[in-house]
Amino acid sequence: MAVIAILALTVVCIPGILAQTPDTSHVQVERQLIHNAAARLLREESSLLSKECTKVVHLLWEYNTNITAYNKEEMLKAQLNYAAVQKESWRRVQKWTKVRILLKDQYLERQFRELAVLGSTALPEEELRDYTRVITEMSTIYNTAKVCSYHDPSKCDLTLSKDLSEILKTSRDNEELKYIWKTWRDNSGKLIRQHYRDFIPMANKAAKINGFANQGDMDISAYETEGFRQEIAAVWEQLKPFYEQLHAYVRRKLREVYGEDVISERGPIPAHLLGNMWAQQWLVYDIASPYPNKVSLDVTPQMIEQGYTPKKMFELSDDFFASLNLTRMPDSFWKHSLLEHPGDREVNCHASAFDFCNGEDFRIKQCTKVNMVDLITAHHEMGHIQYYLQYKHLPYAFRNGGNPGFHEALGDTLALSVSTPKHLEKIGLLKEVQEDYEVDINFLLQMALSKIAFLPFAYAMDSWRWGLFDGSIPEKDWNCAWWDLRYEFQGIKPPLLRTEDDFDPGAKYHVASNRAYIGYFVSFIIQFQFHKALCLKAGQYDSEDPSKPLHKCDIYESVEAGNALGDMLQLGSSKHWKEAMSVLTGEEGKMDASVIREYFKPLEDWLREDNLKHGEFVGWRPDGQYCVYKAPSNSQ
Ligand code: KAW
Ligand code: ZN
Repeated sequence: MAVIAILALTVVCIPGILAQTPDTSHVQVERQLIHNAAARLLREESSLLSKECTKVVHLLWEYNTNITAYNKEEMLKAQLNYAAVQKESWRRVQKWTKVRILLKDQYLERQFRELAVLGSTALPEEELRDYTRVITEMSTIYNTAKVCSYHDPSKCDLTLSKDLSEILKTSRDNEELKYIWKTWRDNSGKLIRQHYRDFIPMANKAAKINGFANQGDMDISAYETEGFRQEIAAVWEQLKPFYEQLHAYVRRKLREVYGEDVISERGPIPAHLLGNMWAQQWLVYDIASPYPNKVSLDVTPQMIEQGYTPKKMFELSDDFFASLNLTRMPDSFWKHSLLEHPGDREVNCHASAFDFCNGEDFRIKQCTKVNMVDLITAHHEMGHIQYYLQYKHLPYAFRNGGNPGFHEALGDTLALSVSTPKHLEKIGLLKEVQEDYEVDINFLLQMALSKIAFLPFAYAMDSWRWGLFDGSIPEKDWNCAWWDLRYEFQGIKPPLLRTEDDFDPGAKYHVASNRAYIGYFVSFIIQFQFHKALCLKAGQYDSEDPSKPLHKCDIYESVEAGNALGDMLQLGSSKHWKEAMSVLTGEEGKMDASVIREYFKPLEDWLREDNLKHGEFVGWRPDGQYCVYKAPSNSQ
């Protein structure tokens, strides 16, 4: 009877019925029916959400590759429409809340759980409109900010991606660097501060509707890890002694160039001298190379000499993926991606990878320049697309990385192989590298300037945001708290006194566009774990064999490695990340800083000795005041 009754009812009524169903012999049949109904519902939601997602991603693409007022409005409309569809879907899914546990099907249960968190979409319509608008406004300020030239003040069209990054990387003129550093912040972050004031309470309200204390907690829920913040803190503690050695060494090298007036012996490093607008990766290999007479591992000059184009850089990356038996980019990728600045319009030049949610259309937007940093970024973005390709068969709810750090780690993992001197030689970007200890140290230093220097930056970024979201950093301290964290974690300071009229975190893309950052921290740890697992599969690494250290491994052309990687990627977010990780590593999945430490061990030993030899003070002490609430009346 119960079976017939259930059959006669529509799917919508099933959850209510099941809760009352007695535990009879029919239970199994009933369960099967309910299971089928749940599976059907999830299939339908997946199909609907995918279709609507395709529509909104088209408009996101249009706006981000052509910033106009019209495209902005169209995008906002589409985002609100998508939110309405998500909400409707969420309501249907919610009806299963009590019943779904009885399904005893992990795969379905996990989809239900994913679809049960709406994120910012949970805001009431009017508030969602304001919230979406404020983020768009902040991003637009960031993406369209311009700066006047230091050498020609009448030329005022300098942009971050075309001009400023290059100046930071190549100029070694203290005054020019200081000017660019300050003006970028005046013309971006400073204008964003007022909007951030509106943004914080709205973000927190959305988090609360979802059952979280604040937006920071909602962001880290993606890691499904109790004590996530403590784990991050522990990982950082493990790496801090090495970072301090690197910091002391680079400070000495910079001091030799800029003098003690600019860089004090025991103080933090001025942030404008590290070759990057945010001092997040230290592009000062020219100054810091341990053995400058040995071959330079920055292959930018060779790329230019050999006539590399942005397209060729992505093709190189595509070849690497294909060599691992992973998937090549489809034709539509090459047809529709925007791989360089089109020159005739405003675009959002921060690199990103788009999934159009239809299993066919995947694109990259990157204002690529021909240099080594952008070659690595190209691999990074291609990693996102490869992940999309590997999990495209999964339902909508699972088309995600194992955790956000996984998505960020894939391309970088491959780039660890690409960057090795041997691989660069293989692809003709280096000539006859005679590998010896000194080349090894040069190489590891270059890697450390991007991998190790980055970690405390990423940690400071989200520590700052977590403080804003949980209210422990009040608005009157926003900018000074930022500099306290930058001092504490990175040992850097601003080149000139900052105040609460400034908003320096807003001069970074991920703050202006509200993208969580801790995923990059996680990525920079786990990419070394992935690398090690792949190198073992490729027979390129042996912990017992000194001729096969981790930092020399190149997994190019290893089908075994690629297949193992593919097995993990194909899971998307259908399994907990720890389980996905163990599919690749064969060990218990966890964040493990000992692997990155092992990779850099020869350099760490070298730095320790070099700092000792030069009597360099390791660590930093305050050497002045960096930030005040209001500018003193005699300043500026
Ligand atoms: C970095 C990472 C790897 C290698 C070198 C690096 N240098 C600096 C970083 C960290 C960070 C940064 O520039 O500060 N890198 C990026 O922001 C690269 C851009 C992205 O690929 O991570 C992009 C950022 C983004 C997120 C959301 C909307 C728009 C842009 N992320 C993605 O495109 C993406 C795609 C799929 C899933 C998750 C993120
Ligand atoms: Zn990324």
